[in-house]
Amino acid sequence: MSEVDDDWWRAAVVYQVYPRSFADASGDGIGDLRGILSRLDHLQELGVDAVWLGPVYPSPQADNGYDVADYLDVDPLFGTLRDLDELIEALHARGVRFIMDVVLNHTSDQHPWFLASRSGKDDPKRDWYWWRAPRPGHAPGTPGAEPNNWQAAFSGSAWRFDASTGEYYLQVFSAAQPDLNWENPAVRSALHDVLRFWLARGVDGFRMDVINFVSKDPALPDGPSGRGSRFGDGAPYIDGPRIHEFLAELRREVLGNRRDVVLIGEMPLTTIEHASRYTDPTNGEVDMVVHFKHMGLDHGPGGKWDPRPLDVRALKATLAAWQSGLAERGWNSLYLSSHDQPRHVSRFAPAQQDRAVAAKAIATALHLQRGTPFVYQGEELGLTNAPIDTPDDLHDIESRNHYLEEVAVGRDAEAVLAGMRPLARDTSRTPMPWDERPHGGFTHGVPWAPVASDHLDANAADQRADPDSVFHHYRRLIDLRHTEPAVVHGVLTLLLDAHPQVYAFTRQLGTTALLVVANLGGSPTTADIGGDAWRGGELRLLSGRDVASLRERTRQGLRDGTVELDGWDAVIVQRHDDASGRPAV
Ligand code: TEU
Repeated sequence: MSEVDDDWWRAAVVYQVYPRSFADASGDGIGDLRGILSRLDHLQELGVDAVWLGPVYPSPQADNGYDVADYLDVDPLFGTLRDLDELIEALHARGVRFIMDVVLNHTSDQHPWFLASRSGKDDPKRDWYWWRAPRPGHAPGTPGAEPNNWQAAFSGSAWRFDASTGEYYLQVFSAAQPDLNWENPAVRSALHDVLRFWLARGVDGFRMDVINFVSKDPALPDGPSGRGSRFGDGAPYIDGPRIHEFLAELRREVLGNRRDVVLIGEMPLTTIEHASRYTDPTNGEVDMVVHFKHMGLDHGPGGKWDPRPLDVRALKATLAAWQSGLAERGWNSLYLSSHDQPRHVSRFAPAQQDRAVAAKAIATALHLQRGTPFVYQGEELGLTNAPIDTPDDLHDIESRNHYLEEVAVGRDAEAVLAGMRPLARDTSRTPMPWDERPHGGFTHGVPWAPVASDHLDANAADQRADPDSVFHHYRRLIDLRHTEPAVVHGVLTLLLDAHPQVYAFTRQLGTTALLVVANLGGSPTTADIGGDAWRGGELRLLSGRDVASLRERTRQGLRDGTVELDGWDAVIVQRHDDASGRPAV
């Protein structure tokens, strides 16, 4: 075993808990730490290796905690620091690691650092954030007076005018989230202290929010005009000039030579070239990158609010490029869902009756790739998008700002909502359905958002009791990763790249080979895997509407390399080659 093989996170599956919506013990309708503590059996049975907990810091909750007002405490909304200590301990007692979400690109506008910075131009913390004078020749605070043309992620300019000192501050997300100035060594050192504080409390890793945005060219040049100046490709704050230096410094300062703590870099809009540098172990930056290239494939010319159907060929091409780009050096994360994305079953399989089989096929295609899979709470139940019926169902800052901005310029409210339904973040943030009790057993009070009615039918208790459920399919996929090193380390070769709905590839590690064939469409199709190389292969895991028939079809089909697949069928076949590399079965 090399040092690389020893990294626990390479063979791990990470479960994402979105604190507000996981489980509410207090009855105030909002999820909390004691709620999570009451649901650890679910996680243990699923078999996940680590939990990534979304932000629980004291926060005005402008962006559900991604606006941190104190890095060293817990918001009373979620509990206490003691509750968090207890959660870390309880997870460890079950052999599950704990990953803390850290938001180091920006703070809340209520963080004491920002309050000091804002208080006057001479304040010692003035330079902890990005303050700039209005453009010469423009009246301060009027359109066009912003220091550059950057647009914020959550609508409007990325600059907010502060009348008390007559300057603008940079806020790449929202006005409630001013960007920290990492050029200032005191800022970096204060953030290193934050990470040390959590390490001392026993955390096993950090998920670092938008960490590839922290290096900005101090000249703050305009972005490309038009769409490029919006939050998107080409924005000058992405993978900025000193980003690799800052990340290497962070690891050195905080972890030294420790290899047991995982650093996960959430990096919107980063490229394969940068990601391979970020995750090359010899560079000592982060261990894995959460990229977004596959999450933009169904954005239309007008961006995420102008969605178009997802093309399976484009998905395969994008993920395959990341697989091969990070094959020699670097490491991928694997995900299709998160609190920032819609439920992927709705994204791939609009027909409601396909929910469970679609969830299984998609999970098979994702989990058998090389990288660390992430399971977003409820994904293991195959949950679909929560409905957005009225503007009252929009709770997210991104959604609300967009809706209000569009309606303010006279667009038809229903048309705006229709454009938002497929991809709004609200679709995946609703409370977990645990059982058949009111509100799915999420709370004994009134939940902050309703539990969708069809989520109740997919509740966790029923699925844990049903060996054919989506839950148990995820459990088997996770178990396969834990028991079969080829799933973790095998070389991935994409097959059938031009097929419009079959996702197929092989994994090879030494004399073990795996074949994965998943029909990511609701209609029957044929997968021509070429020749009889898989004849007699062992059928490891199958899912579909009729598994007995699929087993028979696959056995037959492997003789000549043509597998007949019903809609959403998926198969994993294993082969043991002899030392010369020839099939031995
Ligand atoms: O998200 C980063 C991010 O840029 C996107 O995922 C974002 O949600 C998307 O572009 C919106 O269309 C991280 C967090 O995961 C997200 O919840 C926060 O809102 C964001 O950073 C700011 O902290």
